[in-house]
Amino acid sequence: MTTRYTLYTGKRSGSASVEVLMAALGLDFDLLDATPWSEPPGPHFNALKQVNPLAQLPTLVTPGGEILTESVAILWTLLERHPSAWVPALSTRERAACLRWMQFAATTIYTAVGIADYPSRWTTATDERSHEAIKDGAVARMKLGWDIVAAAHRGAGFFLGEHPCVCDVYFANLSKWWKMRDYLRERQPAFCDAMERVDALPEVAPVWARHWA
Ligand SMILES: N[C@@H](CCC(=O)N[C@@H](CS)C(=O)NCC(=O)O)C(=O)O
Repeated sequence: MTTRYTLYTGKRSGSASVEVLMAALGLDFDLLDATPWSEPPGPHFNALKQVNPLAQLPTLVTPGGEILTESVAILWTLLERHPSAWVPALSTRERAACLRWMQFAATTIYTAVGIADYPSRWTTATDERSHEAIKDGAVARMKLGWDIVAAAHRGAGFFLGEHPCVCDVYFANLSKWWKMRDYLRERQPAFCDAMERVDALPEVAPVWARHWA
C-alpha cells in the first residue's frame, strides 16, 4: 500500500488550499493535473472522471485508496488524521466556528462560483441573456456570502484570532475568484487585510505563486 496521497488538481482551483494543507502537515503527495476547463483538459481529467462523478476539483485519493471529494470534507479529514495547530482543539467554540464558516463558504460561496462559472447548467434557457442574468445573480450571492463571513470575523489578525488556521487558507483560496478580493478590499477591508496576511504565510505563498503567478 502506498503511503502517498494523490490530489487531482488544476491551476487556480480549489485544490490549492488542499495543497497548502498537505504540505503544511508534512504529508507526501503527488499532484495530477486534471484541469476540467482547459482546452484540452488536463492530462488526468479522464482518470478524474472515473473517481468523481462530477469530475470536479479538488478530489483526493488517500494512501488507503479512499476517494475524497468536497473541499471542506477533504480538509477536515486530513486534519483529523494528521493532528496539528491548523484546526482549533476538539470541542472548542473556535472549532465549531471554523467548521461552521467553512461549510457556509462551501455551500453559499463556492456553489455560487460554480453557478457563475457554468450558468448554462442551471437553466433550460439557451440564450446568452438568460445565462448572463444567472451569472449576475450568482455574483451577487457571492458578495452577500463574503459580507456575512466578514461580519463574523471581528477584525483579528486572522479569522478566529491571532493564529491562522484552515478556514483562513480556505477563505483565501475561495476569495481569489470572481474579483472578490477587489470587492472585499472596498467593502470589507479588515477581512481583506486578514486574507492578505494568509497569502503571505510561508506555507501559503509558494502554492499561491504556482496557481496564480
Ligand atoms: N462542492 C465542491 C465544488 C468543487 C468545484 O466546483 N470545483 C471546481 C474547481 S474550483 C470544478 O472542478 N469545476 C469544474 C466543473 O464543475 O466542471 C467542493 O466543495 O469541493
